Amino acid sequence: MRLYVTPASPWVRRVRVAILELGIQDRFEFVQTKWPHAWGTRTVVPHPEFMGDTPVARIPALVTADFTLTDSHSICDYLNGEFGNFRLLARDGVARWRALATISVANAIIEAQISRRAELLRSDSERSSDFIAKMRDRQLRCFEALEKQVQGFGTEFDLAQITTAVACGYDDWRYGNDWRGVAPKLATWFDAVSQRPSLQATRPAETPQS
Ligand SMILES: N[C@@H](CCC(=O)N[C@@H](CS)C(=O)NCC(=O)O)C(=O)O
Repeated sequence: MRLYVTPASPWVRRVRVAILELGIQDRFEFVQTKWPHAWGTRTVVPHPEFMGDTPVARIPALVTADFTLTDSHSICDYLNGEFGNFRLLARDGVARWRALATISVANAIIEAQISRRAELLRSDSERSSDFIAKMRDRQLRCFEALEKQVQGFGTEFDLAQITTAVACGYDDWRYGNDWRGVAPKLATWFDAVSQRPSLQATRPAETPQS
């Protein structure tokens, strides 16, 4: 299977962490993509094969022998069901809905982080400080919500914890720690799980631009 990646993307990171936690990394060819900063406002053509594989032209994208999955949610769902025996996310029942409640808040943080990043890449005259403030407020509100959930996290490093850890890691990397002030228990939890080999191996780094 071919997985399009970059270490700067939190959406890619949640998939790569899931793969490492399941121990199935040997099944994948990881294709590093290159993105000029113009990606925030324009359609760029980072890789002809990539554009042929996905009409969405976003990463992650997973190409299997039978189909192509073009977002992290469906890829994680596929990995969990097909290779994980539902270890990362319960197949049904209250455990599934509780996990999805956490995942949806952590995903909202990642969406806000990436929207804010795209806005920051616009020129000074185009950039909206109101929009950036709105995204930052959402990030902090959602971190406050996760602060209330962290005590209920179980012993399994599941998709809810993976997605939460990825959101924390991206905020540290791009936006410099301000979530830690509103979510101190979450910060303690994140510092502990950060030692996991799957998170160490996928630390954020800049995407090659060309
Ligand atoms: N909801 C999608 C979001 C994917 C996404 O936005 N990926 C970003 C990288 S972090 C991307 O490829 N952006 C390029 C673009 O929007 O043109 C997912 O879960 O995979």
